[in-house]
Amino acid sequence: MELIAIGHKNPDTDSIISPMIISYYSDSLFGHYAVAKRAGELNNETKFILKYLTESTIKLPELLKKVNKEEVILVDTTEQTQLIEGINENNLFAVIDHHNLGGLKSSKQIYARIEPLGCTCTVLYKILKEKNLEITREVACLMASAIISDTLFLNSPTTTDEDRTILEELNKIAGLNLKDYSMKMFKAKSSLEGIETNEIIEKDYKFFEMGKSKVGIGVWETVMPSTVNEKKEEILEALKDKKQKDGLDYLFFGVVDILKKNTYLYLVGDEEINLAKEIFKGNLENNVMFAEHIVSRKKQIVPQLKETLVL
Ligand SMILES: [Mn+2]
Repeated sequence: MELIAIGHKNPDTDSIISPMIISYYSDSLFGHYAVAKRAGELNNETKFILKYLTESTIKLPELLKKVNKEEVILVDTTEQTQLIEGINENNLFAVIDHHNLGGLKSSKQIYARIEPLGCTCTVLYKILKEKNLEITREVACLMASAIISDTLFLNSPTTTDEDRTILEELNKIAGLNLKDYSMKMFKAKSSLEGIETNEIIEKDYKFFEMGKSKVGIGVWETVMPSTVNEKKEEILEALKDKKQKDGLDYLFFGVVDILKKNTYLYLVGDEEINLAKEIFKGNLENNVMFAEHIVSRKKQIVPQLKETLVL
């Protein structure tokens, strides 16, 4: 049996690091070796992390566009719309996640572990502890990085007490200066170097089916929102194109200010404006709404949109 571990498309740090950790411990966890794969290109934050932890002995995930005969350990999502082609009820082997349960089915018995925590790596840490597996410094650094990334260094409302405790536990092994390191991560994530306008929208983009509506939501988490907001006209143009090209009913794009904990929500048409006025009630200026205290797509945008769109 060929086993792979993979996360969602437009992978964030958690969707890259979780498959790496699973691969590293796969024999102990599943009795089979699992190869780590990735469902897209690395973002600048993940690149920084992997470069920073140079003496890495843990293999980088290879790009995979389609699953053929492999069995799949799926992490960080259970939404069919966020998977690469070929993952289906017949090849699902295990799921480890921290999102809502999406629409996936399985024809066989599977291992499934989904917890309402801030990061897949927090769930993975608990699994490794339960199995008494040794956590090396390298593993600790990687998992700590994923938790910092997903929880915006414990600042996102998705953060739980377990995330806090486990990040602290991990850092006893990792020995990072967390404040300094997380700022470096966020600066890397904010960098627009080598990033085209359409990538700003699509680097961290998720597609959902909400009732009868096709909804796309991209976010750009940054410590320098002005560098993105000054490209406003270009971005709105690109959003208009994407909405039409992908046949979306709604397309949202949020520039998330990690430090001030606000979101600039780009609203491309009247449909988005009306919905955003109803839900987020922020100040609107030329198609951009300032949404105070909103930083999490998972907790503060997706459920609220679903509530309105799924009747
Ligand atoms: Mn995650």
